[in-house]
Amino acid sequence: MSKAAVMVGQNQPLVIREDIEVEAPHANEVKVRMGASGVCHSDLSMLNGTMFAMPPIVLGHEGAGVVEEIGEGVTTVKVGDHVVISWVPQCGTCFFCERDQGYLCENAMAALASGGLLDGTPRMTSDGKPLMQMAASGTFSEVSIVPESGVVKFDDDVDMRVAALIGCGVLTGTGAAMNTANIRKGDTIAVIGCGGVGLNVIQGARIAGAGEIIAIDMNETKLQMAKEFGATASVNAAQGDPVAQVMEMTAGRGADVAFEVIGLGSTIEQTIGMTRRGGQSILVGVPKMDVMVTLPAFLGLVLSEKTIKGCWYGSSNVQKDVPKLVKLYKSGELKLDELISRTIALEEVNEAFDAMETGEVARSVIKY
Ligand code: PAD
Ligand code: ZN
Repeated sequence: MSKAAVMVGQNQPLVIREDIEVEAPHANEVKVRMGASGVCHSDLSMLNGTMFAMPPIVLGHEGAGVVEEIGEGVTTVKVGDHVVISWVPQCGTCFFCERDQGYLCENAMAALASGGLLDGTPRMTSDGKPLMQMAASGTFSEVSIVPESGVVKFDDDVDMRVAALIGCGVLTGTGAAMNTANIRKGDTIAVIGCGGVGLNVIQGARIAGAGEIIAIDMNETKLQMAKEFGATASVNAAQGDPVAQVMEMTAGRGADVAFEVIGLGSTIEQTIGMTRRGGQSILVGVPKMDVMVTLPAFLGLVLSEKTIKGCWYGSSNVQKDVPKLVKLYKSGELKLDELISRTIALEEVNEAFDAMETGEVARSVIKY
């Protein structure tokens, strides 16, 4: 039996259960003993109903651990390997994977919607009943079963907490800048929302060769952190219209590329509003299902020729991007230790949600 933090109902604190039975991995699945798990805003979004959840469910999708057992047919990892969990298991054979868009993998989407693994069923039970797993992962658990395509091996000398963060916030944020957007040398970038994901957009933009990087948040601590991650200017959105402020900083033109990393209709509109004519608006934050955005079709789109692009998992090819990010971390170009504001026990996960809502932390990371 093992321990996990379980969502039992919308907006209810996660419950620590110690009676979790974890099945042996089925074919093409692996059992991972979790080393660490970050607490991402998307976990909170499942809990508060922004994203659809089917409790009882083990939340957590930003994790890393050690392979403890492999199912039949597993060839890419072996027992003892250190692995990052990919919450988009990229099957490699579906329509999207064949077109090098594995982050949109059809089978991963079906798993996400079902709350199970690739066959739609979960591998954990508690109190004799099945427990669903967020995004075919469920990293708020000492042990989890995930698809083989949902793990990526990393070097043993990298801290589990750092590797866990790569699994979501880092892949998504740096990927938004390095994969989804097309940043040219010297481009002016604006980033609205400088949390765990937004800070990675900032450092991804810096590595991609951006010139000015304008960080926008309502929290001064976050704006301070943003500077450490590469922002060259900041705008406190609580002190006046951020669009007007960015316009003023860019000769009335707007940013070449603007990113939304919160998930609110109002900040999505601000992001598009502060994008220059011919520029790119990249939408990363996950809004509530019923959020609608309206745009002036002629002035806002046709005449201004803006590109508005969604971003899922940083448009990442996890098998290529995880090793790339580890290399950038080892060379000192990517700051990952600095993202860990707090190291906590699984039992403190609800406090981590509180800290996220008050904006105190870049990331709280559970260490098992
Ligand atoms: P976070 O809570 O750590 O950061 C959000 C930041 O936004 C905080 O610093 C807030 O202070 C700031 N903020 C809130 N409201 C405003 C506002 N009105 N104006 C300016 N700043 C504001 O979250 P996170 O970084 O973990 O996640 C950010 C979003 O990204 C969230 O919606 C999450 O669900 C989403 C996400 N998307 C993907 C993807 O694949 N698209 C992956 C991972 C996370
Ligand atoms: Zn996440």
